[in-house]
Amino acid sequence: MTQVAIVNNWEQQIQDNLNLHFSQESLPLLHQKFKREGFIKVPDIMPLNIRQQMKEEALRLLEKYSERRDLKLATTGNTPRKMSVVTSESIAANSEFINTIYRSKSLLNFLEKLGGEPFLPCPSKDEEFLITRHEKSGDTHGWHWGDYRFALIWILETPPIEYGGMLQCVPHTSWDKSNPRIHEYLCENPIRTYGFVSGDIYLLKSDTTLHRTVPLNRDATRIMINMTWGCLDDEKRNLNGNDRWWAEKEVEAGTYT
Ligand SMILES: O=C(O)CCC(=O)C(=O)O
Ligand SMILES: [Fe+2]
Repeated sequence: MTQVAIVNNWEQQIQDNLNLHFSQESLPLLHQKFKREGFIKVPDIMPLNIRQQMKEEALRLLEKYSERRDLKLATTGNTPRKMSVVTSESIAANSEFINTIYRSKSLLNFLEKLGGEPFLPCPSKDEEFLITRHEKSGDTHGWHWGDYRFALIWILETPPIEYGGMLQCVPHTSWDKSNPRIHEYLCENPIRTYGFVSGDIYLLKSDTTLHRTVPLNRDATRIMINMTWGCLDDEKRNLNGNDRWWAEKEVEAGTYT
């Protein structure tokens, strides 16, 4: 098959799979739930073979391009980042497959129904994608918000929830980088915890949902890929501050161990 034929084939598979798993009537309810929780689990959004191929692709990129991060980040109240990452630029430059799925019209059209507004390409090239691997006891993606509104997270591999690695969320909160007040938000609001199995996928309203992964309580492997999109409000945002820890080995707002 030519590259064009392969891409058309993926697109067709994605659309057929969405038609099979989601009725038009179910979409307003899913949108409501997403609005309420800032989170919705939707593993059926992708056919199994594309989820399997995504895992193989992430393993290939981790093998070639992963970098370890161990730091605390001032702009999120010194919460930890302890994991290996593949940066957005490495992913964009080295995976035709991931670029194609990210731009799938069928996927975007469906996500816009869940999100209730247009999904725009991520305004920063360094935040379009992220692959992380939690691997050691204590590994965690500590409490934070995203710079941009929507993150589709594919849980490609996860250990049993007894080991940690679940996602915790506090929806309807927002990020002031100079005074993040995370512990106050945690004291004032209910925290929801979501466990996963390998192959899960969720959509997160990342800019207004405070979230973290529960630290691993032993060495184990948890791998995810994050695809991020912006929204129409992005033009009003001010994203100053050198805290782009995923893109650079050392940033001004980070404390390193
Ligand atoms: O690993 C996860 O489930 C969360 C990832 C995340 O919060 C992020 O990539 O910003
Ligand atoms: Fe996040």
